[in-house]
Amino acid sequence: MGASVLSTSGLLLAAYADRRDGNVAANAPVVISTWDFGVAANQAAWAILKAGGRALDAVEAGVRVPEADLSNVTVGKGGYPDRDGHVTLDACIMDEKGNCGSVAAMEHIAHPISVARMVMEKTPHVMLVGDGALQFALENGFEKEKLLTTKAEEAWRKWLEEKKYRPIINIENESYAVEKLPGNQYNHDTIGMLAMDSNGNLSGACTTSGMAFKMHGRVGDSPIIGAGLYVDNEVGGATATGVGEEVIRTVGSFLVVELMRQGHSPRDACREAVERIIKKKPETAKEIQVGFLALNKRGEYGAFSLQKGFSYAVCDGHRQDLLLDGESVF
Ligand code: SD4
Repeated sequence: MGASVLSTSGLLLAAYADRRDGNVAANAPVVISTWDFGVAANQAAWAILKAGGRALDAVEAGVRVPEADLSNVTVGKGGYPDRDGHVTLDACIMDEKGNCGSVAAMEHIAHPISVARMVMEKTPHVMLVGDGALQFALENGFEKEKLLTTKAEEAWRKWLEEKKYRPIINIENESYAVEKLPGNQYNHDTIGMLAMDSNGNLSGACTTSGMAFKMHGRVGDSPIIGAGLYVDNEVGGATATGVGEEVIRTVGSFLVVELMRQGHSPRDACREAVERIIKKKPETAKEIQVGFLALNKRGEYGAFSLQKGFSYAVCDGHRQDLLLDGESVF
C-alpha cells in the first residue's frame, strides 16, 4: 500500500518534471499583462495562444490593442506628448531564443511594437531610436500618422499653463474607477505583457508613450531590454511599469528574472526588485509608482509595486478575463 502510494506520487512527480523539462508547464498557455486594460489586450494574445500559436505572435498582437486605443493616453496613438508637444513612443519585444528588438523616441508610427519586432527580425541590431527608427519603419511599409489626438493636445496645453513636471501615480488607470469595463473610453494604460505558449516557450512585449510631458528625447525603461522587459526561456520573464528612471537604475526586469532563477517565486522576485528601489532612494520611492510583473517557466505569475493601485490581467485555460490587484509596499 505504502509502496503504491509512493509510486503514485513518484509518477505524478515524474509527470510534472516531464512537463517542466519538456518545457510545457501545467497551465500553459498563459498570458499576463499590466494594468486594467491588460484584460482586453490578453484576449487578442489568447486568440493566438489557444490556437497553438507562438508566444511571440501573441504578445505582439496583444499589446497592439492598447497601442491602437485612442482613449489610452499612455501608450501608442493618443498618448500624451512630451513637453514640446511631440508624441514619442518606446517599445521592445523579446522571444524565447533571447532575440530582441527595440525602438525608442520614435514619432509618427502607431504600432512601435511591430517596428521593434522588425528591428529584431530584419536587422543585425537590437535598438533603433528617433529619426533612424522612423526611417526604418517607413522603409518597411509602416504608415506615417499624426499621433497627437485632440484630447492629448488639450491636456498638454493645460499642462503648459502650469508647467509642472511631476509624474502622477497610477495615471495608467486614471478614471478607471468611473467605468469598470475594459476597453471603454476611460480605460487606458502602458502595457507590459508576458506569455507562455503551448510549447512552453516564453516571450514578452512592452510599449508606451512614456511619462507624460517628459523632456523631448527622454527615453524610459520600456524599450530597454533588462529594464522594462526581460525574458529568459529557462527561467521566466518580467516587465515593469511606472517611473522608468528608477527601473533603469536597478535594471529591474533582469533583476526579477535573476531572482526567479535563484528560486524566488514571481511575486517575491517582484517584491525584492521593488525593495531595491526603496533601498536606493527611500524618499523618492514614497512619491512614485513602480510595478513589476513576472511569469515563470511553470506558468506561475505574480506582481508587486511601490504604491497601491497596480492591477494586472491574467488569461489562461481556466479564465480569460481575470484582473488582479498587485500587492504593494506602501
Ligand atoms: C516610462 N515606464 O516611460 C514608462 C512609463 C510607464 O506606466 O510604464 N507607465 O518610464
